Amino acid sequence: IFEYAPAPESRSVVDLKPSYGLFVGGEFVDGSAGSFKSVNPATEEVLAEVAMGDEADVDRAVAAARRAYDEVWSRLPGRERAKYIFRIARIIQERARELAVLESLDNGKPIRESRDVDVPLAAAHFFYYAGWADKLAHANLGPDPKPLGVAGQVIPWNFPLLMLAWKVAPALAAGNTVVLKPAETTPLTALLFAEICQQADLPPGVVNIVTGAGATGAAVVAHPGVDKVAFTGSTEVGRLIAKQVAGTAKKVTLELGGKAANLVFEDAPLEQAVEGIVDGIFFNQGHVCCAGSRLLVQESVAEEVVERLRERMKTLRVGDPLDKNTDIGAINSAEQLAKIRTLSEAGEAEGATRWSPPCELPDRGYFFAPTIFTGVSQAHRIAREEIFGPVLSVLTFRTPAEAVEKANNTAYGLSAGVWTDKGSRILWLAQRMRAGVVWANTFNRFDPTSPFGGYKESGYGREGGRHGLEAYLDV
Ligand code: TXE
Repeated sequence: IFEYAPAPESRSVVDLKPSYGLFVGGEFVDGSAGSFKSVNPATEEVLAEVAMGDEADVDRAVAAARRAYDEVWSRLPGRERAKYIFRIARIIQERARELAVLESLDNGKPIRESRDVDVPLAAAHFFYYAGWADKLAHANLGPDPKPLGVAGQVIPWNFPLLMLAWKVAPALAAGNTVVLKPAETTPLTALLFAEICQQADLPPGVVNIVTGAGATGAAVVAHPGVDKVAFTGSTEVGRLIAKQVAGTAKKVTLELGGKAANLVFEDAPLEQAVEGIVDGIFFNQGHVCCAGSRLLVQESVAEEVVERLRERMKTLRVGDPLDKNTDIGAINSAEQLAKIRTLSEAGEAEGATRWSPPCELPDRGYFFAPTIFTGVSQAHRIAREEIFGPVLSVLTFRTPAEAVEKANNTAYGLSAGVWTDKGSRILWLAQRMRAGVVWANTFNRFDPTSPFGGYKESGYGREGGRHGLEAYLDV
């Protein structure tokens, strides 16, 4: 293994202010309900005080978004909207380093991931949807496509900037204006994005950011001036939101939890499969809705795959998110760490065998060693519940039919993976698996042109691609 040791990325790249207001009508304004702290999960130090938005703040933000919609944004020709969205995409690229460091500080993810995945994909989303803005009338989207109005968007903490991009870019391209509520543990890149909107001269009120906690999100969803709700987060909150909007005219898309099966057949290229398994569950500390958290491996190669996996896990480095050598950074919050611990303990209590490579965790901050469970049965909690951490449950199967049955034996249906040398088997499985995306001989690949979203309790609606745009249009 070749080791190299570039200097850790410097936190001085970001110009952190001690406190942040809400972004409403193109300006930063004080909130009316006090503030909360955003914490660096790798050190537990406070990064900044951030305004806690309440109903009155949401009301102001929706009013600003409505005004911008009526007076400016919905009247602009698509090519004018495109100019602004392209400009945002370019500024994200120009400020990529700053965004990546800030994302790693606030979220805990390794800098290599924020630098190579989160930020470039966020820019790619804006580029992609900017390209749609002047083509809505010519792309067979239906007669006379029109925006919906004000979109209320609530996002989680696992990919703060990227989830913002998934929500904001198609909304703006279609001609909607936005009130976005970032997660309470990761508000900072959304606030830097607000600065980028100013820098791009985006008309005031087209994008509004209301920081706060769950109640702030609930106020966005409930506001009568919101025409469309887009949510990514837990299935529990998704259910609440579905109830909240029932009986209103609001359109809604929900992107919720997952418990993806990653299927490895005996004819798979095993070395490559092991890389895919590692990427599938340890990327972003396993804080990924489509994480390959259930490894289903064919019995004949199960022992070998687990052995190779253990060897590979011994090389994973857990620690400082700003260190370019780090593979697994910090768990996003003390709450999430507690949840991962509780479920891992449940795994042991229910009789599965737990294993982690020897690894020293930092003294401070929220860290969890990469973990696999073998001897897992389908009834175990660790096989059914979303852990949202670096914890893999290993199950086995004998035949393709059994693999499909086990893969689909979940309340969720966001993603799945298949590792096999046989092309016909990939097609056979992809048709039978109830999941929004099935990756073949790869995992966790994202592209702005592909629709992404779930079956069953993973939610409804799609983000990305043409389908992601249609969620913000009426015809
Ligand atoms: O999610 P919440 P949490 C899963 C994952 C994780 C668990 C809990 O399993 O362990 O959920 O995480 C806002 N009305 N996922 O508690 O609460 C909240 O402020 C409106 C999977 O962080 O769903 C935040 O902005 N909004 C997931 C956002 O919802 C409300 C990503 C998500 O927080 C609200 C995150 C309410 N009543 C967690 N209550 C994925 N699928 O990617 C909270 N919020």
